Amino acid sequence: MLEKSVMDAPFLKEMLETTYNMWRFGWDERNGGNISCLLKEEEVSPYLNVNGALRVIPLDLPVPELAGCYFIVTGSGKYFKNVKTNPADSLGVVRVSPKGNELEVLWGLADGGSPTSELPAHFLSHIARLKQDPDHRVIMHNHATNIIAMTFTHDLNERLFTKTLWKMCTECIVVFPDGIGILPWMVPGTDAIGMKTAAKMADRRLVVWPHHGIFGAGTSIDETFGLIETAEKAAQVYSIASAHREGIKQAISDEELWRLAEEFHVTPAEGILTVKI
Ligand code: 2HA
Ligand code: ZN
Repeated sequence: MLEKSVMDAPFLKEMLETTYNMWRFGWDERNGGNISCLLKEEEVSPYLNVNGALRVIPLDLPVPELAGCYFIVTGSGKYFKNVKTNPADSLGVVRVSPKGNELEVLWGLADGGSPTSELPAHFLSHIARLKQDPDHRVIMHNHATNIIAMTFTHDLNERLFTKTLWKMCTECIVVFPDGIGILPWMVPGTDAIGMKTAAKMADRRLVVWPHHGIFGAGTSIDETFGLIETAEKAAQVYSIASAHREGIKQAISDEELWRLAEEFHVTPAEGILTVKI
């Protein structure tokens, strides 16, 4: 018999707060956005029975690399605005089966619900990030307004896009020295967009889907939220500044970005800044 209610689990509380904050920020209108967070068995087992499953969901795209991994995920079609009031309907705790071809539902996804429609992008990105960083845990997708706006007005070259954001706020190059990946426009919810997203995630933690939104990866919900928040803030500054009648008159120079990188011990992604003399 489990002594603790899953409603007291820190991983659940954090999801409730985060989905609500993302909605408040205007990043997750209607059922927009999705989150998946890797959990350790010892985080889950005090709250949920891990020796069985409520039901299993077959995976179209098997992920043997994630066999046995536990995740909390947002559900397909669920509104971030409502997660707080209806967690068992909006979220699920799942485990990837030993062969990687099924999801074992341990809690939530009530009434036959499914995990996020972007599950291929999430799972393949988790696999890509875990190869780079054993502490990786979170994939987060949303419709950050100013990032989307920028995909209409800015060149979609990822180096130029990254450089513009680095120049908008001093902290950007420190927070995402690895830069931003950009896909061509693609149909969401498919294995194809999942594979392209994960390929970009091999050497960076932010991937923009033009005219749709952004994917972020990180070691915690807080860190991943902060990463997207920083890029979104810079995109907002860009939109405000570039819409100004006078245009952008000055920005942080490449030389100043190098000085920042040096001071904060980060390595800027190659080929973006003019070569340091
Ligand atoms: O879940 O954001 O990209 C809704 C979406 C799909
Ligand atoms: Zn989306």
